[in-house]
Amino acid sequence: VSAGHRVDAVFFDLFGTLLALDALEAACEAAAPGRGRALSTTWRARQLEISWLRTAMGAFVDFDRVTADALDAAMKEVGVKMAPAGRRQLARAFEDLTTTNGAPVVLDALRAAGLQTGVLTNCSRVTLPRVLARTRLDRSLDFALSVDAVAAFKPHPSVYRLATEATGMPAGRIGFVTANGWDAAGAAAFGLFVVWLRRGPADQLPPVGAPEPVIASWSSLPAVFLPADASPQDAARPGG
Ligand code: LAC
Repeated sequence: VSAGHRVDAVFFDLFGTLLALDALEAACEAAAPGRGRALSTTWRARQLEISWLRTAMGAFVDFDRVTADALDAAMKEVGVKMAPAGRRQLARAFEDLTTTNGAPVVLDALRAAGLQTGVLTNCSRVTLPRVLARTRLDRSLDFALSVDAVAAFKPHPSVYRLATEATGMPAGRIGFVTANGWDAAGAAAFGLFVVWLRRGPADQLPPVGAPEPVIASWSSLPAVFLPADASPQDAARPGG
């Protein structure tokens, strides 16, 4: 489609990547004053652990259920009690997250250059369209892929295969962008061209033998996927 580009399509992770997780702490703080940070951090950690356990066990339920179960576990662990209505409302905080600064601009730049864009996420097929409509990310995405289609969570290879199946492209022609190091490892092991939005120098990749991803930020992302040699002028150059 776009000779000269590093890839022909780019998929993005949702929670923590296209959507910022910062608001979780504020929602937890409002529900449990003084415990917001501990509760939100523990909640996210348990959410991921439960998703990995259920995938390893072959006992899939959707991410909304995983998220609610993880909140219950985190509340017990941190020692927070809440009325059922408050707990149900807090459990939906993931649905109310806002778009990460710079993300829509990058999506639109990639599409303007002729690349296809998509989201590939643990998010359930019920919640995903609601979130994309509310944040208007749906206007900048060609594909919205939920793991519900394969009843397994990331980093199971069947999840990343959804991107090759949806596009009909080989893994090496598909980019994948995530801020989650374990997701970067899973996608790279599958063979996608992975860009890791590392949060800081202390952020480490899990040592699981996956190929090294490219490290970038939102502002440097377009240059990774649309290198200068893809400009019309350079593309005309022999061997360019
Ligand atoms: C997702 C998880 C990784 O959005 O947060 O797929």
